[in-house]
Amino acid sequence: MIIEKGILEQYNKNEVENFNIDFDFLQNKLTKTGVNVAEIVNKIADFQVAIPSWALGAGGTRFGRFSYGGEPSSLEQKLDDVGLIHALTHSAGAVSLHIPWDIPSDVKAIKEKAASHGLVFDAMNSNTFQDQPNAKHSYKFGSLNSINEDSRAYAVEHNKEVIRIGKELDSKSLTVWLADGASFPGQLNFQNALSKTEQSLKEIYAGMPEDWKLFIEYKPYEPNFYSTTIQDWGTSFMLANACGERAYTLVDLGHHLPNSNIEQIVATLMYKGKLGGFHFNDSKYGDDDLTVGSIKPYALFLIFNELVYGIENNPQNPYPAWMIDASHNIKDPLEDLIQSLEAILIAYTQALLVDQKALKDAQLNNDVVRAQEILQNAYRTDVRPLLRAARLQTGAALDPIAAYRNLKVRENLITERGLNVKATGL
Ligand code: PSV
Ligand code: MN
Ligand code: MN
Repeated sequence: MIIEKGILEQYNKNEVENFNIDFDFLQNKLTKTGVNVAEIVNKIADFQVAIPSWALGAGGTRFGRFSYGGEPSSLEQKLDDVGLIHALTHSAGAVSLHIPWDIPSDVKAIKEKAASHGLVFDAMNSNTFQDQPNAKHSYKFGSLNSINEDSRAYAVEHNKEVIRIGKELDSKSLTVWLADGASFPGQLNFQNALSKTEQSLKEIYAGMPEDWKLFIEYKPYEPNFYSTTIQDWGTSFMLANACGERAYTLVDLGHHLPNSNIEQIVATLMYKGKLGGFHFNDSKYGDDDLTVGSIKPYALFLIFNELVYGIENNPQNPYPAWMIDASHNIKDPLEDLIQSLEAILIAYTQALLVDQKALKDAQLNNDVVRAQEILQNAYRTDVRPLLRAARLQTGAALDPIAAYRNLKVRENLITERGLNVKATGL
């Protein structure tokens, strides 16, 4: 199924009257306070978030999986699904592939398919957390940290293979997330595991083209429940520094222990020029991979406040690579991703509304009450008309979820692909 622009224009016509009322009201209000509304709408329209190839099907838990129907079963179909989200939102102009799940059989055809949807290939993801059916060496007790030299070398070689595939697709970065760690005390020597990981990452880094970046993801636990070798941002930061200039830390919102101050981690990394990538999701307890903004929208806003500050004030930090890393157990994956995009853009826009000059003044005067008012004033602004204005400007849907349902996208996908299909991946 392909959503033509004409169809959305037609659909938007029915909604535009209500939109105009809301937009005019907000525009007047913001303009009075000195906000350049057109500039903010342009920034929203430009903001693009990569969709991971593994988030397009029903995820499930270790207790079971409930199929959704019409799920993509090939890389081509995954690109088509991201294309649908991008057509509806104009905010998902990139896709992030996971190897070996997404090895392209025909690179030229895959590139053409992506281009036809206006998509580029964001970071490539390697997988050394599972043994593939034809695996020569096992990752059961670790990959890049392994004391088994064959498994370690095998994992390094896999990452180099991912870089080779990524080069053909014009991707410019590799994300490494490791399940490596221990389930029980005494299982491994922490220092040995860390030094092996450092050595492996340096070998991978050396195999990257000059214009590539390496993103090192951290996670405190799972699937190992006693320790993870790259457990936190500090360990990732240390390893990125050991690798070199083009190695960075990647922050996944779900990869923190409860109540971690993620906005402060963001600020610290950007100050040091080492925040490379970002995985969005939300969580109540652990790495729950829930829809972005569904549990802690204020925390997301505070994180975006630091991201916006860093983008404007830290030229030493590259522009971060954005990706949604969520899973869908009971929702239609495409609807869930559209909801996540909306939450990301809301938090981003609210952060753009923070009066940075007034906040600085309040901080200089230790006016704690004023500082909180400034932040919460931005957070409590209903910015959704600005998101709609950006979508109207780019030919996307004013209300993407309503359009998705109206156009019967899922029903069409089920007719095209069948009810009992399963996406490759998690
Ligand atoms: C691990 O929990 C993670 O968040 C990493 O980003 C992986 O790349 C992704 O899940 C899927 O493997
Ligand atoms: Mn992640
Ligand atoms: Mn995760």
